Amino acid sequence: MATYAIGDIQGCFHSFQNLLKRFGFNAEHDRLWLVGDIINRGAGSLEMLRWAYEHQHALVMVLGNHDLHALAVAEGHVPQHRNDTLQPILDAADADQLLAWLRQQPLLHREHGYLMVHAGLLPQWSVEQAVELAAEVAAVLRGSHYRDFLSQMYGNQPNQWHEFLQGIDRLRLITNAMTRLRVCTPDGQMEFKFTGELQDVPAGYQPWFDLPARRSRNAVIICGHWSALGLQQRPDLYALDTGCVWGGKLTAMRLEDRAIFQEPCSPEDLPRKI
Ligand SMILES: [Mn+2]
Repeated sequence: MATYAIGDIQGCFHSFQNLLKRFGFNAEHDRLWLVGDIINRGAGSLEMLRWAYEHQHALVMVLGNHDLHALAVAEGHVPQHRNDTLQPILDAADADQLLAWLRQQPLLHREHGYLMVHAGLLPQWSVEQAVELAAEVAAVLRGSHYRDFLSQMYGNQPNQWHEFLQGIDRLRLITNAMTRLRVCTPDGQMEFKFTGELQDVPAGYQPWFDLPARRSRNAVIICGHWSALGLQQRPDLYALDTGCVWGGKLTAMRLEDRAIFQEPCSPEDLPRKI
């Protein structure tokens, strides 16, 4: 039995299947941790979501911004973006079942000495506090008012954590940090436009994981979301988004020995031109 954490799949279902073969995945004995953004932009979003649903006993996942976007689109709160590949999910006979399952997934998972989150954590948050804050959002997504949350989820404000935040502002802030964060100021003001490489981080900002005052430094964090960052392997951070859907690779790390497995993007996964 082994546990494999896998970076952003984004509907790259063939690459995902090839990666599973590469490390000999056995759904009866092994476990998968998916860092979120399992769907959208790649050609196999429906196939990927269905596979995750059917193998839910063998995996844990945390929600990424694209997964949440699918939920908001399905509820009619926002239109699809030009490059979205969500329509086959929306049109599927089992769409309600698949999306209801997706909505039950957490924003953070902590087990075996690892903490998995899609994007990042703000410097003011200890691990314990981050676990509690993620649970606040998960409770709303699983509750009867999830549509209210999804309809007000979008927006970049507030962009900084305060203990006194309440209601939708608090939920949006937590969600934005955990599913969209790449860089912020030393006091945790988030910036969402920047998607580039490390050497191009805008003046006054730093990668969230490099802030010296970050209170979660004692954790070993597994994340994705920042494809231009590339694979990062350091004792406190394993960043696994290696841009498969952009023609890069899909990356897995075996948690027991931190061995890395990579699969080049399968051409079949690239979005079909309309
Ligand atoms: Mn993402």
